[in-house]
Amino acid sequence: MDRAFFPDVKGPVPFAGLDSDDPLAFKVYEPDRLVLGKRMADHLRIGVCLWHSFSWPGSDVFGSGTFDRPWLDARMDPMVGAHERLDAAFEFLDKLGVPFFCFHDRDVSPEGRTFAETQANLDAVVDAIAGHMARTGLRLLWGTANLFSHPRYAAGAATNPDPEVFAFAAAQVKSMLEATHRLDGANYVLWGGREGYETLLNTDLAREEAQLARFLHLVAEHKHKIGFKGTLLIEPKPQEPTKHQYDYDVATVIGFLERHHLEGEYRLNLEVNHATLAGHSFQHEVALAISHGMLGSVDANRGDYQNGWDTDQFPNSVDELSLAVFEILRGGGLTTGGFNFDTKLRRQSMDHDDLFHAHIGGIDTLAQSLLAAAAMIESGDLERLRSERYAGWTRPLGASILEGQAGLDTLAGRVLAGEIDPRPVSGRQELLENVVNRQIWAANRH
Ligand code: XUL
Ligand code: CO
Repeated sequence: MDRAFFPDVKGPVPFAGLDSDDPLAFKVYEPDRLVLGKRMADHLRIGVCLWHSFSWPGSDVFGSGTFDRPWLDARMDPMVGAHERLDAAFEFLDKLGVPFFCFHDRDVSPEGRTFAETQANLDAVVDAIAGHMARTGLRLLWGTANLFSHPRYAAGAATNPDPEVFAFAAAQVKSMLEATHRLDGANYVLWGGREGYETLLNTDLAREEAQLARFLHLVAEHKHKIGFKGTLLIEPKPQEPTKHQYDYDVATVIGFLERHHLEGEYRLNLEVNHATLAGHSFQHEVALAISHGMLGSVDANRGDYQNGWDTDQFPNSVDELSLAVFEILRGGGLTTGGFNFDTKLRRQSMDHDDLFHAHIGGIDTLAQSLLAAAAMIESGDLERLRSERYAGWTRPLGASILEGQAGLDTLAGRVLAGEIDPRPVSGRQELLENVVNRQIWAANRH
C-alpha cells in the first residue's frame, strides 16, 4: 500500500503530560520514565493484537462489519489483502510507539485449498512480517494458532471426538510455533478456543481431558526439539464460545497442569475480561497465578458489568487495574510476558483514528496504574500491614505447627491448659482501602 492508512497521525505518538489536551498524545505513558528503577516501557512491555484491531470488520451477531478494513473485502485476492493488512498494522504499531505485537496464524495469512498451500501462505507472510520487524524494530510478544474459527474445529481441536481433527490442529500448532520461533517471539500462547463442551449428553470428560493433556505434551516436546526459548502460555477462560471451557480459570488450569505433569512447561496468559467472566476479580487471578509462580503474560481489556459476555473493551479504570499491577510488582514483575491489548473498538468507532484514541487511553490507564501500584509498593504500608497480620506464624507456635513438630495432641494440650487463648483481630479492610485510594490519588505527584 503506497498511501498511509492513518494519514492524520504523524507518529510516534508523543508524551505530552496531563496538561495537554491533544487527543493524540500520551498523558501519562512516558516510555523512558523510571518507575522503581525500571523504564515504564520495560515494566509494561505493551503489545497490540492484530486480530480485533486489523482482522475483525466490526461485525456482531446482528449485523455486518462497520469498519473500513479494505483488506478484508472478499473480492480481493487474500494474499494481496494479507500484505495490505500488514502495511496498515505496522504503520499503526510504529506510529503508536509500542514495542510488541501478537497474532494468530489466521489473522495474517489465509487458509489455502490444501495444508501445503496454507503453509506456503504463512511462510510468505512471515517473511513479510520479518521485514516489517527489521524496518521498525517491533518485536513479537507472542504467536498463537487459531484452532476455533474453521468449521472443522466446531467440536474442539485437541478435545475433538475425531483424532483427525487433533492431528490437523497439531500440524497447525507445529507450523505456528515454528513461525513464532523464527520471529523470535517471547512467548507462545494456547487459548483453548473450543476446548470445552456444549452438552454433556455427547461428551466424555475423562477422554477429552486426556486428549488435551497429550496435545500439550506434544507442543512442549516440539518446543524443545526446535530450541524455542520463549515461554508456553495457557490462557484461561470459563465460557464463550463453548458453554463450558476446560481452561476455566487459574485454579482449574494449574490443577490440570499439575495432574498431567505439565506445570514445568507452561505458564499463564491472564485476560481481565476472562477473570470477570469466571466470577473473579482480575487481581484475584493475577495474585493466584503469582502465588504458584505461574504468571506469564496479560491480555489487557475489560468487560461491562451490565452483561455477561466478553466485550473486550479497552481498559479505563485505574482503580481496578492498579490492584492487579500492584500484585505483579509485588511478585517481581513480568519477565517474558507483557500487556497485550486484546481489545476491540466499539462497533460505532469507525474512524481510522479511533484505533489510536482507544490504544492511547488504554496505555495511559496502564501507565497510571503502574504509577499507583509503584506508590503502594514504595510506601510499604500494605506490605507492613499484611506481614503484621501473619506475624504469629513466624513465632515459635506458628513455626512449630508448620514444621510438623506440633500435632493435634500437643496443640489440644496447650489449649486445654489455657496457654492458648486467641482473640479476634481487625482485618482493617477499610483502612487498607484508604491506603490504596490515597496512593492512587497521589500517584502523579511521585
Ligand atoms: C479469546 C481470546 C483470544 C486469545 C488468543 O477470548 O482472548 O483472542 O487471546 O487466542
Ligand atoms: Co486473550
